Amino acid sequence: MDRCNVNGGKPANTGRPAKGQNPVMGQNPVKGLVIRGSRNIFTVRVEGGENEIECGIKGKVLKGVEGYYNPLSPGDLVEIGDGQIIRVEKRRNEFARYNQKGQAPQLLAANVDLVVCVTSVSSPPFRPRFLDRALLQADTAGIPAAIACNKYDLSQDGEDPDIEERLSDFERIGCPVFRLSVLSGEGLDEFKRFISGKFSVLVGQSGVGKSSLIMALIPGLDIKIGAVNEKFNRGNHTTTQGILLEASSSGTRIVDTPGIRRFAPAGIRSDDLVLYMREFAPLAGKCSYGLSCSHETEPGCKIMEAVHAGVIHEDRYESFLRIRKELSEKPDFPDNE
Ligand SMILES: Nc1nc2c(ncn2[C@@H]2O[C@H](COP(=O)(O)OP(=O)(O)OP(=O)(O)O)[C@@H](O)[C@H]2O)c(=O)[nH]1
Ligand SMILES: [Mg+2]
Repeated sequence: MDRCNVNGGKPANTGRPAKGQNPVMGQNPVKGLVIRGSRNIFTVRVEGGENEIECGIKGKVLKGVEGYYNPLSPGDLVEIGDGQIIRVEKRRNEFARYNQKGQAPQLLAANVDLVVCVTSVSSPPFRPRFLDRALLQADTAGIPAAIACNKYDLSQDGEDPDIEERLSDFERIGCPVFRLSVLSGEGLDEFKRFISGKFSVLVGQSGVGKSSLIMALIPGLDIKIGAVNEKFNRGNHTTTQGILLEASSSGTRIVDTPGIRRFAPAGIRSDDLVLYMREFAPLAGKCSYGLSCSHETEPGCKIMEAVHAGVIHEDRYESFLRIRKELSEKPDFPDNE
């Protein structure tokens, strides 16, 4: 495959390379950053410039990226030789979701500083169980996480106590929460400061406003946003492919991802789940029955005691039970979206 186009210095933000002369053909290998890509063709920004080239993988297989539905994702650092990707640098971290169609984990972003779990107070409705799962996936991958709850302009009758209770519980367990409205501008400055200079990936259900938020944070972008379907009160899956976007002035980089209907955790054994839910983990092994406690009926269970004492929110406990059941039903591919 020697497909390779160059955008000739066009600003990288649209991720749509234009045809032109190929500066990396026939030269020494150059390094680059993967901006977007499908399973075979990737857009790579060449190190030290704004040039973007579109290229495939030499031999179609790269060492060290086996086991994923997609071999590369936004954030990957690669080496290009003769117009083809010949190597990928070892990743600092990997943020993935299980892809039901592909029957394998799908990499959403690599080498990121932060996972931002985006949700909305309404339209589509607030979904705390989604947040529990996304936070779990970030914690499992060892990546710091935050929550951005958007569309506060729609909470007309004051704040919803159920939403606030859950959001403040996320804050209590150490996950920063930002209450925002892209429409009114509420909370945007504070969030912008928080992600400034970082490399973040935004994940959330379709229609919560991920792309709108990125447009508000990085002026001059041209990415698609789409209306929420009124009948079903959910988004229309407007973003179809992950893309890395960058504010060149601040060094802030953000990966926009397609809406995820249901975030199914992957790569955890059901018995180990307790070790990955952040407020559960310090209690693991401390029950009377030690690590063999099911945390459902046993006397002396520290997890259940913590639920009764309000140290673990009962909704989080319910999420724990549901996720663990799913994991135990699909031990090889622990996800059943
Ligand atoms: N009322 C209100 N609407 C918003 C706000 N932010 C975004 N929207 C609207 O929500 C809809 C969905 O926005 P998108 O940015 O396309 O959502 P998305 O999360 O990127 O959706 P997918 O790409 O499908 O995953 C659009 O109609 C936006 O105008 C907000 O703060 N308040
Ligand atoms: Mg979008």
